[in-house]
Amino acid sequence: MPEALESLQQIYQDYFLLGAAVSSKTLCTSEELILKHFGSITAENAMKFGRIHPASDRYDFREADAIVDFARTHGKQIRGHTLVWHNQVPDWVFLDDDGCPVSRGELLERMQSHIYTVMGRYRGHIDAWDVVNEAIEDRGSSYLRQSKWLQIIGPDYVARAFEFAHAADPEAVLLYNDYNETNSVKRQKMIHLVQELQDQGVPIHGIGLQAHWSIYHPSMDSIRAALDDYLLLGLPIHFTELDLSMFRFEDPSRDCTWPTREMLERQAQVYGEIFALLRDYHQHIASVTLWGVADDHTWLDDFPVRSRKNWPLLFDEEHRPKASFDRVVEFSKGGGSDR
Ligand code: HAH
Repeated sequence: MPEALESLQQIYQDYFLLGAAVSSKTLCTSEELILKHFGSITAENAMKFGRIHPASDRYDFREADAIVDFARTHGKQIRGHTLVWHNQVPDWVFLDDDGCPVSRGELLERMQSHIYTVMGRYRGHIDAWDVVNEAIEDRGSSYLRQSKWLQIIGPDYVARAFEFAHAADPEAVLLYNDYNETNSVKRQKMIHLVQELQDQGVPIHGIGLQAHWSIYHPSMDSIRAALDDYLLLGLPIHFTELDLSMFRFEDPSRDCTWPTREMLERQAQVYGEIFALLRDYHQHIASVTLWGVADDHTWLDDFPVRSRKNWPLLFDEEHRPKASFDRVVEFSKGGGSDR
């Protein structure tokens, strides 16, 4: 690592908090990068329902605790991800001892007890929580995603989750978090949901836009248009899971085993444009979190195409800054031609 490399979070300190998603493994394998470049960390998986509460009578806080301890030791902020989601939630949550669906009342109690226990454990240490993740249906005109939470509790499960979260930690910033956020149909539904919550007086303090984008999509114009819409809600925006896949989401190809020069160049260009746009909107943006630290480990290595490698982040597999990194920090060099 060249000594002269500047810290990403320091370069952006006047704009927004910059963070990365981590695991207990990457805290060890990517420690130097995390310490130097990021001001906050988010547990990529360790706080998800299935990981932290695998059985009704058993919580497993080991990995989450390790992440929180690391952040406290090193003075990093911590972001919580996530309390209520349709994915990575065990079946037991929705079933009684006979294997039949629980009642609405029982599921609300389980939701409340989960939120109180997890948020309570980290109260005062976790600044912002993704309370509900991905509740909106992507396709067509249907509004809320068909999930066990919706089927058993009904549409007010979203509001109830925020109320429980607010009671569990009144200081925590509570977010609704979702992806496909620039899609014009999805974003109207997301805005509608947040507006409904606001109208009902539900405690919601920000909107989390995941920003799982690619080097092809979305366009800067559509990101701008989406941001302008979300801003009408009057809430701070958090970019919670930013990364730039080298492949279109629907591209099934598997034959690419190394990123080409063209891919890397295009990614650098797009990362540069995105961060320029984020700087433009910085007064409304509270935080930007990358969904990983470096290309040696990313959730896109296996998704949506199994065993296909991807290179969506700012540091390469050897933890060297990519051209993408250079383009994101270039503005701070006054003219940008001295690298
Ligand atoms: C996110 N879903 C989740 O919020 C996060 O917890 C997980 O680690 C990775 C991605 C995004 C998503 C998507 O971009 C496309 C289809 C399904 C889910």
